[in-house]
Amino acid sequence: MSMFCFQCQETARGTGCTVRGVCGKTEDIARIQDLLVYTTKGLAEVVYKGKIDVNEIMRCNHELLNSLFMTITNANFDGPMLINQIKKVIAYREEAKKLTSETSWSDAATFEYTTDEEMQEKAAAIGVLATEHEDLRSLKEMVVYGLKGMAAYSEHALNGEKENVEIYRFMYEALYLVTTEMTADDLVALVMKTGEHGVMSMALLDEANTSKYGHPEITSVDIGVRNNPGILISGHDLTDLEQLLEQTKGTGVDVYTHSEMLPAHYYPAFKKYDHFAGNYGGSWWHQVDDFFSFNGPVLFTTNCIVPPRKEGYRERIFTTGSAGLPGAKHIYRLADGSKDFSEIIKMAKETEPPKEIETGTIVGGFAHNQVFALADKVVDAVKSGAIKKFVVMAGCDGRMNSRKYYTEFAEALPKDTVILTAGCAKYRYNKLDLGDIGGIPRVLDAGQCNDSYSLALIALKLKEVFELEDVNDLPIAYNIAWYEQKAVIVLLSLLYLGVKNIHLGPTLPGFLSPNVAKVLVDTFGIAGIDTVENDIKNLIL
Ligand code: FSO
Ligand code: SF4
Repeated sequence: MSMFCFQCQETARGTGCTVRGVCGKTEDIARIQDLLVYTTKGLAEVVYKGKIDVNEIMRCNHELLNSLFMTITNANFDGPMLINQIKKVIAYREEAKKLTSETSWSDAATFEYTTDEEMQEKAAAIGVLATEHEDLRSLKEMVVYGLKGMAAYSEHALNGEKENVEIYRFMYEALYLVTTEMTADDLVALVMKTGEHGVMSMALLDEANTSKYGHPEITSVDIGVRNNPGILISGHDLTDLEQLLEQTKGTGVDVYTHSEMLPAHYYPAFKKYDHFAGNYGGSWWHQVDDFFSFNGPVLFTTNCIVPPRKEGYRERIFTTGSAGLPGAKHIYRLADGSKDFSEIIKMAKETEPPKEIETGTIVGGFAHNQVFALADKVVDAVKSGAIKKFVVMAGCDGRMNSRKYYTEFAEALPKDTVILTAGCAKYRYNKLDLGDIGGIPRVLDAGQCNDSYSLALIALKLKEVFELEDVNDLPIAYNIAWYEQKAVIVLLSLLYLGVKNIHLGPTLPGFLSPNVAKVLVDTFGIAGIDTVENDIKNLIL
């Protein structure tokens, strides 16, 4: 077997990519990413076992976030960048050793980067399958994938100048513990603790975004095009967007969002930019068509990148932050913390305006603050029976044909139901005309996948308003679509908050062993999806 990866929903045959990733990850990149995760475990060992105060190693903490984020599905395909990161983490690891009197370390905490060939060999020995026991491997990987999602959200929060050292402390602890011998019970407890810290990371990001850019509010976003050349910005990082909007002011270049950047339009702070034109195209995997017709340059601030298979737009792709793609220019942060996007702007000026692929608007902005402002209306609608049920359909979109289910499910829902959504999953139904209930749209989009936190807050608020003991007594069903590791941390966070009976699709994670899947079913009522007809009957009616 030349590689093994089963961290995302599109994993080959539902069990693992063993030759090349369905995502486009080659075996070399898969191994280097495994080695990067291994290196972070070594760093974690030094920090945790060495009892190092995380407040003393802030730059190292930030590189920990970056390292894990780089290994998330569709974030970084750039070998030299990943290797450079391994070397950086090793350097931080060695620096950290100077802060402790502990001297006994495992291989992960002592190996040095030698030649690329030797490292490829090493990587083959330390991958996911190095844990032989199927159930322990399943639980350990669930923790690691949760940490990757937590790292992504914490990095965005950090970019927005918010951080919480308790999250860093936990990440070192968990990364170290999964390298040790643990019982299944201890691992289940660690999975829950991961969920607890997942809530903290989403809360932190929410605070970073709303304190800087205001609270999302109901907004109608144009999905057509204008006549100026444009730059398309994708991914999740709002601070990158802010800098791009500032630098494009008065240049005659418009800025459009793609996929998960759509919710940026809901923030008051971005409404002052006249050249912030709208949203172009669909969810992440539509990029292979959307980028062609967009004509202008594209900036990836995070995943999901699809490595271009045909020529025609690769030369227009730029990456920044934890994202990386061979052949694409990477924009690094300057010494003063800012980023210089002038090369992208220059390229944009020489390109044709985007080609129109659709017209109209989509409405969103229903994060916690906005929904709380509408609380009376919502509560009245529930009390009068106008709204019978809410369905949380947050999560991710993906390429699989089976995801048509989500469009069909949304269409088949009775007219007295409201969809609560967040993440790129919404593109399966956010352009349908599902109408409204007394002025409340039937699709309430809270924002990006991390804004699933808003949905949890909304549920907790409703529980309070209706004076219920248990959040599961609310008329809310959960039919969540997952794809990559940020969805894993969202799921673990919901489990930590006590949400039960979540339906997860289009398939259950390949990294769940049968026994671990059974624990999730028995303890939390997790289930997969069935036909639209059966699920409407079982979840809604
Ligand atoms: Fe989607 Fe990709 Fe936001 Fe993910 S664009 S799939 S869960 O990266 O992070 O929802
Ligand atoms: Fe396969 Fe997903 Fe891993 Fe890519 S990230 S190699 S598609 S399991």
